[in-house]
Amino acid sequence: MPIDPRLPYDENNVFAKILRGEIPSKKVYEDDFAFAFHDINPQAPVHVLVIPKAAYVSWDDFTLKASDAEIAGFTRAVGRVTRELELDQPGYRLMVNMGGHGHQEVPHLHVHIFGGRQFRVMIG
Ligand code: IU
Repeated sequence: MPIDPRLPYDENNVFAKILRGEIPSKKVYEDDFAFAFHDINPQAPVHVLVIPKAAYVSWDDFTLKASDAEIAGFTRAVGRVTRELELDQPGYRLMVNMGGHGHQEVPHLHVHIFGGRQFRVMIG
């Protein structure tokens, strides 16, 4: 079920638990701003999620409340992950689902990185 992004941050959401190490994940990358891990239900040969270390419910919440340093640090981390995975040359797709219409299911901001195959013009 999609989340309501207006709700306050839930410290017990699954990605908060991954960040605290309470649930295992297949880690790809970590720095002061971001943590990246393989999606549990991959939709492409490479499907990685990048999440901010700080508590933001959604893209909307992040862009409203995060400092410029956090936004820069997180954005740069996404770039680092794509290059470490060597996706930059064949290319890749980024996706952020936001709220109900975006079909966001986990209430902690996450950027999807898809790679390893050719994608069509749009997805459903
Ligand atoms: P969405 O953008 O909120 O719809 O995407 C949530 C993603 O989180 C989805 O691709 C799930 O497969 C993924 N995921 C995960 O990697 N580990 C989990 O424990 C859970 C969801 I719950």
